[in-house]
Amino acid sequence: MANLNELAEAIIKGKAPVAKELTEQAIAEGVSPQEILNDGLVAGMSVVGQKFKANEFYVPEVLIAARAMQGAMQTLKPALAETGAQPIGRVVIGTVQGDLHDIGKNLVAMMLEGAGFEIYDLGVDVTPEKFLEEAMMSGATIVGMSALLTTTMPAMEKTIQHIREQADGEGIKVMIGGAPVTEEFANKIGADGYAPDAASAVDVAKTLVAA
Ligand code: B1M
Repeated sequence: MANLNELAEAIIKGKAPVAKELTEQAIAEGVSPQEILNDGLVAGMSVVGQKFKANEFYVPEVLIAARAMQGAMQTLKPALAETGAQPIGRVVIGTVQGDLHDIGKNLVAMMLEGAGFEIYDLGVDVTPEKFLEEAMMSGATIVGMSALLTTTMPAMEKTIQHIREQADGEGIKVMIGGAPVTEEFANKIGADGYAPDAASAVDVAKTLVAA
């Protein structure tokens, strides 16, 4: 009998093959894909997020857990699609123009995916035009930007201006983060949300889709 607590535990411990196997087993036993997602994968990743916030987990543990979650997610996706289940939100995410740092951005993307968001990851060095184009094409309501260099922080403001000028009224919310970014800076450039770390990014994104 599939045990979703064991699945959540496998995610927390980053045991990718076990997580995949337990997901396959649960599907075969007819457990609803939504239940597998919520009580297995999302439950596991939310513990990972809490441990990360509490400094009990560091970046490597989170990355390993997120990879286990992503592997299980690949197995679950076809079954989930058949149920017509909607993601809790769509997020276009990337590192801003001129900036090649992606470790933090990847962590944020993985945590958001683990929380039930659909992610469109544009990678690094993303232009304002590309952020907007992808948001419009995917129907995303959140654009997430990461910057690690003080010299690339202005690209965040440029992107927000571009989105507001070209897609005012489309309901696109912008959230930002990255080591040099502060809440004060986010407010100054008109971002809708700021998160200091990947776990808080999930809370902020949930608030933005509910607003
Ligand atoms: Co670079 N680098 N780097 N670097 N690098 C820093 C950022 C730097 C602080 C190092 C230093 O001088 N002490 C410095 C920036 C100084 C500044 O601007 N004030 C710096 C520099 C100068 C440079 C180069 C210019 C070096 C050179 O070539 N002369 C160059 C720039 C290249 C470019 O981008 N155009 C460069 C290159 C690189 C590498 C390629 C070698 C590599 C990047 C590899 C990669 O990302 N694939 C690298 C690395 C690894 C770093 C350090 C060591 C680590 C960054 C990191 O991954 N942190 C960094 C120094 C440091 O921080 N100790 C440094 C871990 C990561 C999990 O944290 O990204 O902050 P972070 O993400 C966090 C939060 O910020 C938040 O959540 C994450 C998880 O909790 N968060 C968000 C991030 N994005 C978010 C988005 C959100 C919400 C939250 O909403 C959407």
